[in-house]
Amino acid sequence: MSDLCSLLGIEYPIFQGAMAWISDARLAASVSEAGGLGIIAAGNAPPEWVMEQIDLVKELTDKPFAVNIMLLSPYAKDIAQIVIEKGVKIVVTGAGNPGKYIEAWKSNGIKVIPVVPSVTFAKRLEKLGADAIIAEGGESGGHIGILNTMALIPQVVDAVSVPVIAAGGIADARGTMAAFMLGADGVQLGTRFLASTDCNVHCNYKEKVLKAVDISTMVTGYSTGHPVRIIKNKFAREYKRLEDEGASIEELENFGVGALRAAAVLGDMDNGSIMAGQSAGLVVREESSKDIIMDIVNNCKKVMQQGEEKLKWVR
Ligand code: TUI
Repeated sequence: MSDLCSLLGIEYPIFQGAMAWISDARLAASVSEAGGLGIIAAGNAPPEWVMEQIDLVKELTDKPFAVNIMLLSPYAKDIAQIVIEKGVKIVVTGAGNPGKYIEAWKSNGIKVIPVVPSVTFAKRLEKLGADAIIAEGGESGGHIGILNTMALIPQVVDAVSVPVIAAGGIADARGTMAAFMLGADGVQLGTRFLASTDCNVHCNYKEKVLKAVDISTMVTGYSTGHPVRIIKNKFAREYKRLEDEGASIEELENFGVGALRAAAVLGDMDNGSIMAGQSAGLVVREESSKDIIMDIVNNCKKVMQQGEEKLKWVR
């Protein structure tokens, strides 16, 4: 067992990335049952929904799972308390600074794993008591930072002593092994799990991801300070046009309200925000979470051998 696996009590160092409106108890439980770490995305959901999902995931699996708290959510503070009351053992955070909650979580025995987009942030959170760090590159879907995975991971690995989980652009054993070569202790995949048969996202959304090619995504929202990677569609083009015309942050936020739900729940592929990572082009079939995890686990050694064969020039 790797350090990360023994820290969390999981079999494989593979996390299912939190996806707001998408990763619910069913997806999280399927990943945890398969030996990875399933993560419920609280997103912008109200506390009642999060409580329900925590109860449900416990019914579906005895294995460890996590709750991701999206810190831009109006309910972040309530959910920070709910995870304590519900005895959640692992908390992941995204889209902000979880510093003010860490002491309370730690004193309740919760393992805290923030998602960070930079070295500065990783160091600050390690000092505040983070048990591990997820370093997320800009290849990821949804809300992203500036750096890409290839440059971000080794710099974060050099800067902190806690385990580092790499996220962004990883969809298979090749990406996983590349992340390990960069010094990571684990990987987090969102987009590939979106196409899992265990994922409740609307079938139109899944179909979009399965049909996506390398250049199917784009980033909107740089001007708001919250860049978001989404699949190109009418919504993405209109958002970009508004941005180029100098729309205010408020106008852009109003335009985006409800768009992720429209895509994920209603399947509206024109007016919805279809968040997905650059690895969408690598996701070509719908399969169970177990098959996704075992595909990665079973192919890591083969990828390692292929890498070694390319090292003939090393004396
Ligand atoms: O959080 C994510 N990805 C997300 S959250 C999300 S839901 C959403 N919907 C609409 C608008 C915005 C979000 C969809 N995708 N990834 C983790 C992540 N965290 N990426 C970047 C960051 C981050 C950015 C800045 C973390 C900390 C941070 O620091 C801010 C500060 O306080 O200094």
